[in-house]
Amino acid sequence: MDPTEPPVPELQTMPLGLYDVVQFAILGAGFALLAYFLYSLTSRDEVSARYRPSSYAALCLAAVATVAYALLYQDWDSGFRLEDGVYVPTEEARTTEGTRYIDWSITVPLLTVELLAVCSVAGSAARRLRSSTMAAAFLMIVTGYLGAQVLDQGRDRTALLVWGLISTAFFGYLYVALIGAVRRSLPTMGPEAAVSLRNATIVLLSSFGVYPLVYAVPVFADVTPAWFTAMQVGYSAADVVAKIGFGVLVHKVAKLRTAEDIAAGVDTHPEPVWSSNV
Ligand code: RET
Repeated sequence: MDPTEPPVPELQTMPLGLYDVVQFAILGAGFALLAYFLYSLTSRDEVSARYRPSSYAALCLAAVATVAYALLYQDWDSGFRLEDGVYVPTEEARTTEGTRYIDWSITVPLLTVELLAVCSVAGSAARRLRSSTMAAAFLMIVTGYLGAQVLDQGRDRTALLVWGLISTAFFGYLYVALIGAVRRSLPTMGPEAAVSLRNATIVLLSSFGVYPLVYAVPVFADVTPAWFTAMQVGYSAADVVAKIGFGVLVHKVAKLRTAEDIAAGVDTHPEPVWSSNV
């Protein structure tokens, strides 16, 4: 390999400022996720056992995402060395795609569990909806990943488009299924909880819009260091909004619904199996 060629075409020599912006975006999102992990851990007892699966999903996804960001930071830090005032990619430099997509393939299905657990869909309908949205979320990410590979020759635009469209079909199903579940649930809860659930859904689904936009950047632009930086900031900011902004609102729904259930005398404590008779 020509030593002046970057090991991965998209990882070019980065000016100091842009390198730092990417590093701060990754570090900032990582710390925010760590804080959110601790928040999920300490706040789960505020909701009744009925809504606890939502808190557990949040806890799991926060843990996965925090580790993913620690790895992204490590890769970014060791992927470049400072030479004459610019950051030059090293032999080990890697793009962030692999780690990000593996993170999403686990966390997006968990986000759907988190949302559905505070909706009012019950029994076998709930199980079906949960499995189909989890599967759609997983397939949306995996098919997207197949198109997002950065090859030696750069990105393959046809692959990006074809896999992007297949991924969008799963995206469409997921979108419609989640909106349907939320619509059916809103009239079953008090006005305050309903507003929070509506807001949580708006936050989640609008953040979903950022990912295909960032994904599509290489279709219409060469991924220069400035575009690369914008993509990393876009993904990191969207991750924070989709996981933390959404999660805090869902937690509020669960808390409000717990209070409603108690006021209505509903049995809010079908104890989790592991705490009975011990
Ligand atoms: C891809 C490929 C292109 C088409 C579509 C995509 C959608 C991705 C989404 C990702 C959401 C990720 C979240 C992460 C949270 O941490 C895969 C980019 C539609 C919606 C919410």
